[in-house]
Amino acid sequence: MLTRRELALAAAAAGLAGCAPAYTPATFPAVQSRQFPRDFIWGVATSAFQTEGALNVDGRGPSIWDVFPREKIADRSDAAVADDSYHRYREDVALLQGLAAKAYRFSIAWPRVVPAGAGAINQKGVDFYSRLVDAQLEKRITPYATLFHWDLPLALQQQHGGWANRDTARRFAEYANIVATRLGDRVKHFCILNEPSVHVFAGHVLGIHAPGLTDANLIGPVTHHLNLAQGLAIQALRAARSDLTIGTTLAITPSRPAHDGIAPLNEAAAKGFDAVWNGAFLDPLLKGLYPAQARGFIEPQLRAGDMEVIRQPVDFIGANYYAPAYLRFDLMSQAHIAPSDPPPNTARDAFNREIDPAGMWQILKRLREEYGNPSVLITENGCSDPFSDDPAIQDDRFRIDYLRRHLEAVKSAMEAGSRVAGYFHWTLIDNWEWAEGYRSKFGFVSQDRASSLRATKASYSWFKALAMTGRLNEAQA
Ligand code: IFM
Repeated sequence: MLTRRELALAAAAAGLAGCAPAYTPATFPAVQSRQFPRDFIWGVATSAFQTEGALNVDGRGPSIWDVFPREKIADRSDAAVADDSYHRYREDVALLQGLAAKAYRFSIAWPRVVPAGAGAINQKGVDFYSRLVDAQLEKRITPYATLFHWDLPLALQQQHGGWANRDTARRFAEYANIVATRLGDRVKHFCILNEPSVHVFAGHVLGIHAPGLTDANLIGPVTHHLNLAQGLAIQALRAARSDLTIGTTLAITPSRPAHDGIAPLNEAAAKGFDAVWNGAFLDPLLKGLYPAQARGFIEPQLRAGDMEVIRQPVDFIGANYYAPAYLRFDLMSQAHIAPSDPPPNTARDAFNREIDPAGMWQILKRLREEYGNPSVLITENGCSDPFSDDPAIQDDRFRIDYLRRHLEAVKSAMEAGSRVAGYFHWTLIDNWEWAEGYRSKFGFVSQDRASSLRATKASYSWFKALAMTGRLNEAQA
């Protein structure tokens, strides 16, 4: 996910404008019961590049993130060690067990399994994920594997143009087939993509994520090829096995008009942003078409039959929610869309994201009312610690408060009819947060970077009690 400013800059680069969504309510109905269903899935989410380290170990090929300049990372760090999870995965799984997690959403690094993105398979890479999966199953933790969490094999970018090339979609489906045939006997739950809109804008328009490109003309092809890749990968998984539960993970971001300025124009700006950020991924998958405002630049990529491939039945929608985006009309910018501020006095986390549980409720309402009420997993939600090494941060009451309030929003939406099957906290251990490096700390567990020793925070115990009972406690006085 991006900061509010980055989101709005991305929208501006997209060259969009449109007209008029309703203003989002800032509140949601109080929960009637604090008890979640017995079969609710309590889990934790991570990704390969942010945790594994071991970038040059056991035949892994480089990814686009391996060569992303350190100068663009806030603390000039890299992910060469990260959480050292490639070597310490058993400790990670023990932490999950200690947390009473029922499920673990991790990602598989495409370049660890197929180092060049296509062609030879790296058996040692497959073996690593096999061990990781077995370790989870031994502890009765259900693996949820994400196939693409932004770490594209570098060869595909350098030699073939990455996601701007339609062929990358076909290669992704081949990789999906490899994963299904090697791990599908034990991994039954798959998320195909992670937050493709972030990858499109941060990686191809703003240049603040790998592959570091700054070309708004890439929005159309990259968006469409990611959607196509997803459809082909779902087909490949289903062709390989009939017993899989398959979904995808989107950064569903409420797009809100700014409070100052000309209201109808701000609403148009918010709607334009929504079309490229949310609608360009939700609509083709769940409705079989691109949103009207996104068609002009995406549909030139469309070939006969593409939409049938993209509109695959899915077993769940993975929703990542962190914060809403605020947009305003800006006559001076090319797109007439500019970043704006949230309402005055809105609280923020250390990542500078607004803390707004009503946004969680809003996206669930939208999925319920506009997209046929699919089964939903909250595949990410969480907040960052203050940028400090103060040991007092272990007593992370603000995270407990954040989680409680967001889970109230989830429960409230469920009481209104949303089909939410589970919640995955981002994340287990403080890790390498992309352009923020190691400064942002989203974990239930801290790690001493010199020794890689892990220490649980107060939120770890709080979540454990929740996962064991399913009961969301009241705020402490
Ligand atoms: O760390 C990221 C993750 O990779 C994708 N979703 C948002 C998280 C926190 O910013």
